[in-house]
Parts: sequence; C-alpha cells; structure tokens
Amino acid sequence: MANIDEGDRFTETFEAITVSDTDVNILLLGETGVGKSTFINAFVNYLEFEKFDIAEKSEVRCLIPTKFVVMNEDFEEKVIEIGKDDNENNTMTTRQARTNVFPKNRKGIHTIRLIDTPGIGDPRGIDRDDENMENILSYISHIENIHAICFLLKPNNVRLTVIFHYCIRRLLSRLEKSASKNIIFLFTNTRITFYQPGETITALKAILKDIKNNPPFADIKFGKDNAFSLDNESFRYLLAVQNGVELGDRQNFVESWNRSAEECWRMLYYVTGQGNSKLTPHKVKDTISVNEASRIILQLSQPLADNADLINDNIKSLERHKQSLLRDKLCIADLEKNLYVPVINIRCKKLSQPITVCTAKSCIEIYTVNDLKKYRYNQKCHDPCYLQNVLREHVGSPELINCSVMSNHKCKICSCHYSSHMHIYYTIETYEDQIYSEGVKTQIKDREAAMDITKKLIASMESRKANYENEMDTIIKTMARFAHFLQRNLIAPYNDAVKAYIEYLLDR
Ligand SMILES: Nc1nc2c(ncn2[C@@H]2O[C@H](COP(=O)(O)OP(=O)(O)OP(=O)(O)O)[C@@H](O)[C@H]2O)c(=O)[nH]1
Ligand SMILES: [Mg+2]
Ligand SMILES: [Zn+2]
Ligand SMILES: [Zn+2]
Ligand SMILES: [Zn+2]
Repeated sequence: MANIDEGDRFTETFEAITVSDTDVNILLLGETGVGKSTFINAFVNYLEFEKFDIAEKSEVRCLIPTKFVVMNEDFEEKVIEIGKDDNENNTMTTRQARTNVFPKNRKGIHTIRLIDTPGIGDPRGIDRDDENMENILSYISHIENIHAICFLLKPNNVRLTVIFHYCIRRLLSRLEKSASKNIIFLFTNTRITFYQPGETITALKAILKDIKNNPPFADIKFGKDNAFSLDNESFRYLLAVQNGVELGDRQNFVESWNRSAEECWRMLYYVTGQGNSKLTPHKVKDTISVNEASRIILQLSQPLADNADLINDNIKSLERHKQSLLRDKLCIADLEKNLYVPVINIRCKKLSQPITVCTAKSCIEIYTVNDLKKYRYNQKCHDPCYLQNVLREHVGSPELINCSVMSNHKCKICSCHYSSHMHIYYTIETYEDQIYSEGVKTQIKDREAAMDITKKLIASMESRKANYENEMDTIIKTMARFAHFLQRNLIAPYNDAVKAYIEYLLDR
C-alpha cells in the first residue's frame, strides 16, 4: 500500500539550500488543476521505475497528499485519498510554494528540487492570483539558481492566453529577462491528444510572439527540444490498484507510463545538459541585483518628483515677483517692501517608522503657499506601520495588501483601495521664505537708487532661476535614464508609474 514517503522528501529551510553543480532546481508554474502536484508525485516514480511493469511490482510513492476519484470496472466511483497535509487544502489545491527534494545519485544528478506552487487562475479572482504570484516570486528570491522554469499546460486549452500571459508578465517583472532562456513547457493530460499539445500550440505561439515584440523583448523558445508531453493518469492508476481498487484498461497505462518516464528523462537531460544542449542556470541573485537597482530607482522617483516640484514652484514664484517689481508706478515705499528674493522651501521630517498614508483625492489635504496649490497626506491610515519590504514612497506597492488596516484589499480606515496607499518615510511641508540683502534699505535715498537696487535684485533672481532650470534639466535627464534602465531590464508594472512621473514633469 502506498504511503506518504517522508524519508525521501523534505521541505528545506532556505538556509539549508546549498546548491552544488550537480543539483537541479525546477520551478513549476501553471494554471490551477493543470497537474503540478501530481507531476511531482509521478516524476519521482518515473525516475525510479522507468518501465511500467517494474513500477507495477513495486510500491509507488506518493510525496504530496492527493485525492481523486476513479471509476472501477463495475462503474462504481472510488475515492483514492493518500496523505494529509496543511499545504494541500480540502480540495487538494496547493496553498504555498514548497520545494520537494529528491536526492538522486544517478546519471550525474545529485539532487533534484521541484518547486510546487499554487496555481494561477484561482477561482477566487485576480487579487488572489496577485497574492499567489507575489508569494511565488518572494519564495524563489531565496534560491540561488533556477535551472528551469517549467510551465505546465493542458492540450486544447482556450483559457491559456490570459493566464499564461499574466504569469510571464509577473515573472519577468521580477526576474531579469535572461530567465526566459530557462523556460520549458510540459504538457500534462496528453493521452487523449496522442501526446501532442493540440490547439494550445496556436495560442501559445501567439503569446510568445507578443512577448517578443514588446519590452523587454524577451525571446522565449518553444520547440520540440524544450516541450515535453506526458500523462500522469498511469500514476493515478497504480495508486488506485495498489490501494485495492480493480481497474481495467491496463495496456493503456503501460504505454502512458513508459512514454511519460521517457519524457521526464528527456526533460532532465535537456535541463542538465546531458543531451545536446545545456541550460545555464538562471542566477536568481543576479536578477535580484537588477531588481534592487530598480527598487532604488523607484524609491528615488518620488523624492525626485518632489524636488522637481519644488524647483518648479521657485521658478514660478521668482517670475511672478520679478513681474511685480517691474510694474510701473511703484512708489519707493512699495519697492522697499518688495526688495527681497522669494524662496519656496520645504520642511522635511524623517520618520523613524514608515506610515501608511492614503493618496486618493478624497483623502489628501490641499493648502496654498504663495498662491501655489500644495497637498499633504493627512490621511495616516497606519501610523506607524511595521510592514517590511514595502517599496518606499511608491503608491500602490503590492506588499501593502498585507498592511494590517487592509481587509480584502480595502482600507478599513479610509475605505479606499490599497492601491491608492503609500508607505512614506518622510513628511514634507511647503512654506515661503523671503531673503533680504543687508543694508539695502539704507541705500535707498531716492527713486533712482531704488531702481538701481531693483535691477540688481532682478539680475540675481535671473541667475537663481537659471540654476533652478539647470537642476531641473538634470532631474529630467536622470528620470529618463532611469526609465530607460527599467524598460531594458524589466517588464515592470512599475514602469507605468515611472513613465507617469516623467510625463508629469515634462508636462510642467
Ligand atoms: N488524467 C490525468 N489527470 C491528471 C493529470 N495530472 C493531474 N491530474 C488530475 O488533475 C487534478 C488536479 O491535479 P493537481 O496535481 O492537484 O493540480 P495542481 O496543478 O497541483 O493544482 P493547484 O495545486 O490547484 O495549482 C487531480 O485530480 C489529478 O489527479 C494527468 O496527466 N492526467
Ligand atoms: Mg497543487
Ligand atoms: Zn500597516
Ligand atoms: Zn487608508
Ligand atoms: Zn483613502
């Protein structure tokens, strides 16, 4: 009787993952119910028993709890249930990413890690998908090397487009685009299509073309070499038989098993380079450094935009003040009052702990400084917020879903969506200052002297303005280079945010 085999499978803590050259790490991704967990279960048996008749006489192993219904020879439904586990809920869907390790001392491969993940296309909706994908991405960020990113697909799948596209987008938004070289395809449930991918091919090719034609122009290969077809029902069959259920059609399963086992080895050879090609493992750490750079860039964009705002305000107020000084018929008393340089300044207060604030129109407070409209984030929804890893000063950072004031993605305090919220590490307040030059007043003896001083003041304001404009120019160029970097390295949903900032700056 088959049992959960604890001896061969263990869930590693991140610290324990030491990767050697002969290790193989494979990330499994795909729609919910496509058969990721079942594949892991069957895979270990295919490697152990390459032929069905050997497997039949041995005890098949079951690493991940499973439950399914089969029809016996008398058309009675029989429930096969093996194992129980917190990570597989009642309906046997996987809840969290988890590594399954097979120590394997054969054919030059030591350890194979298959990373099971929760399926995408969660019936509970796109929000749940975002959450699952975020968890998967943060899970893999702890793994040094990924040899293959394996997309599991069913043949003749019409829903493929949306889900697959979404997965790839999210994946490439986090991993560097070179990860696309490590993508392979595995078709499950293919007995009915005679082990062919069927209609799925057309949809898949169209998506890959679309990905290639859009930034960051990732070229994902799809061909005989990196696509594998199998059917794991023979594994289900053996589990059922070994659990005392009589099933017919043995011959079908023999072929299915032998073919699937062959495909698994072909896949391993493709990944490890024992065939003709070899995949260079994707160094997640390298990717992370590109990501780190991107994170820093994104964190800089808000302060840069704030700075640009400030400069802009100053340019405007200098211009306005100059006009007022040039007005005719100013009496000496008026001139005297206005002989200063206006400076818009900000008070910046660094916070010891970040605050979750709301940036929605309905939640910000507008105030005026020197006729300029300014706003501040008065809606402090979580102060302080202890969440870590939230992108600083970035509206709608996905990690904010986990802020304790959020429930179902909505803020319990201000009732806006989480995506209008932001983690701030500093607060700023704008105010107006006036710089007077010393001794000016005593020099004003008559109208002529006053005009002379005014001229000098205007000249100094002009040069101040030129400096501001220079600085603004540098900021815009910097922003453009940042955006270019992000565009080259990531298909980031964040790109849009940075692009928006730049457009806003250029607008002004
Ligand atoms: N006939 C057949 N059934 C399969 C195959 N692979 C999986 N199944 C069945 O499909 C159902 C879903 O399989 P799972 O392995 O739980 O799917 P999953 O991808 O892990 O799903 P999530 O954990 O929800 O993402 C189960 O009833 C499996 O027994 C296959 O190749 N052929
Ligand atoms: Mg699963
Ligand atoms: Zn919080
Ligand atoms: Zn709020
Ligand atoms: Zn709000």
